[in-house]
Amino acid sequence: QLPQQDDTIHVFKSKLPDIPISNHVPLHTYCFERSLVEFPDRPCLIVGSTGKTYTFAETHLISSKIAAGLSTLGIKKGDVIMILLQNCAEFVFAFMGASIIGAVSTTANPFYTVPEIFKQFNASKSKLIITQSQYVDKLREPGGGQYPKLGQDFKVITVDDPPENCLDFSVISDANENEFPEVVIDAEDPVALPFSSGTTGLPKGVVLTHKSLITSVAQQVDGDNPNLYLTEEDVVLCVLPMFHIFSLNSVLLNSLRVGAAVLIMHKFEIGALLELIQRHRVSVAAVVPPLVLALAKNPMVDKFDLSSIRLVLSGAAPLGKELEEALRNRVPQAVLGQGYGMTEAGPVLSMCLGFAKQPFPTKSGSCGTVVRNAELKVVDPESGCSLGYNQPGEICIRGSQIMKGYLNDGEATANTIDEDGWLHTGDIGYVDDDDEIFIVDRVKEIIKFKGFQVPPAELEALLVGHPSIADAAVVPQKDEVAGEVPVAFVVRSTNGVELTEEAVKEFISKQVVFYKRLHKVYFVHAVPKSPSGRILRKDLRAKLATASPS
Ligand code: 4UV
Repeated sequence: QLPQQDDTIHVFKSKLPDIPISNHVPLHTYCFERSLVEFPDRPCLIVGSTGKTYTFAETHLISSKIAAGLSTLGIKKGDVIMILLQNCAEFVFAFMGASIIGAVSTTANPFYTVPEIFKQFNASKSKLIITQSQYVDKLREPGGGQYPKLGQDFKVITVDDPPENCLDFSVISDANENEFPEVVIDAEDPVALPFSSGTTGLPKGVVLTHKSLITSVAQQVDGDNPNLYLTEEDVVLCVLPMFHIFSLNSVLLNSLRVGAAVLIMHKFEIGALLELIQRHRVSVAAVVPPLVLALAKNPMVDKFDLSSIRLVLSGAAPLGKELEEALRNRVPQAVLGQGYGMTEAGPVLSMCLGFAKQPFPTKSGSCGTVVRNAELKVVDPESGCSLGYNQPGEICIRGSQIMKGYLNDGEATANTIDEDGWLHTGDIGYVDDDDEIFIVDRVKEIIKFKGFQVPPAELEALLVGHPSIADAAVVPQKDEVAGEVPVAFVVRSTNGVELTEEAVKEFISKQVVFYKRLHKVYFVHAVPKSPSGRILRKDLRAKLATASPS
């Protein structure tokens, strides 16, 4: 007789009550709803490098012009544009402009290599690319005709001086803001298409709808007692890349909604960062653990006035207690806490309740409490049974904020969102007696280098494409600065060519963005696999913990 299954579901909810969320309107309407009426002339975007400021009214106006300009260029509702930019004001105008005409933005890292860019470009069926002139060479018929042709198959707009065959940003930003087609946008229409590898495999397009992003923003900043209390007085640091969902959602969209100013830094440099925090009296900083490390340890920090910071939100990777304490010494006046997000989850699953308007006490090391208007459960990865307080298992989330699904990939969608609407994160964690979530492990493949996604499957596919490699597996190794780094276990093929670690590393680094580079290669006789052929990653991770992994 089989043991009795306990199918009671323990659903964890926020300590904050559910609220009405106006997620039937388009994202741009929701984001500018209050600011255009209540504080049109307050600063919305501040460009760190130049000090140039755009008010909410200006930001909305330019976005509307972009909407008109994009439609003149033939972009219609449902079409995808690729935003391939470092942080800049034009990123915001392009994203919002696309939203206004019902188009979709796929955001990509401008440091990507040619194949990485075109994989996303092709999968998303982008119609045009908005970028900077310095990246255009990567888009110009590389690889002997295997990629679409610039100017012929797609248009490129640059936010600075356009190289040959590219259009100047003014082509869209000078358009007449009244001349865009009236489109009917359904709440379920997509608006953003970031790419993520999720729990397994290669990067996939994550379809985020107007409804999902509005719900996520509202779960954070709306309601009488918002979970993340931001106001129009705040200056929010935007140094994390907007092409990643953390910055796009929790910095940009949240700030637009509440009327806070976004201080845009196009790249991280500690001196400039500290100087800008001091000059613009930054009050809210969204960070990743390596940035916390810099703020906690860099001696330059002592020379600057950081007293304006009242809130530090860390996310995208685990933040250790020690590091949190070290930062506390540097910004003793600030509330420190974490948000836990996943692109597919829309993205925020949980947020520190110490950030609420009426804050709750919180513990360091916790990733916050599940956001309101959502349900969270923890399941035993083996049996699928729902677990109660203090029992670690796979974290699952349900609510209107989660993705609609992966783009053109029903199978991957079905493997991530089950029939009952629960999104399975691949993260292992537990909920403690105070409803705080602690992440303790990951059952999914993904490696996180400074919060950036490194999909092992992508590196493994490249590795086995090498003539002298018979098999390969890539797993994370702990690293003090980056959190995790990718390392490879490689089986040499018997073609007689002597393959060195350096050669393997170089082979990969030529093909991928810097954070996907291999930090170590171990040569082995076989990659451990299950009878069904799955790489036993846990065994390899365990091997790494020993003195001689190969
Ligand atoms: O898909 P992704 O790259 O997405 C993110 C999104 C993070 C956040 C964090 C706070 C926000 O407010 C927000 O808007 C977005 O990282 O990677 C998802 C995986 O990253 C790990 C976890 O394994 C996710 O499934 N991760 C994210 N946040 C944390 C984390 C965290 N606070 N602690 C530990 N792991």
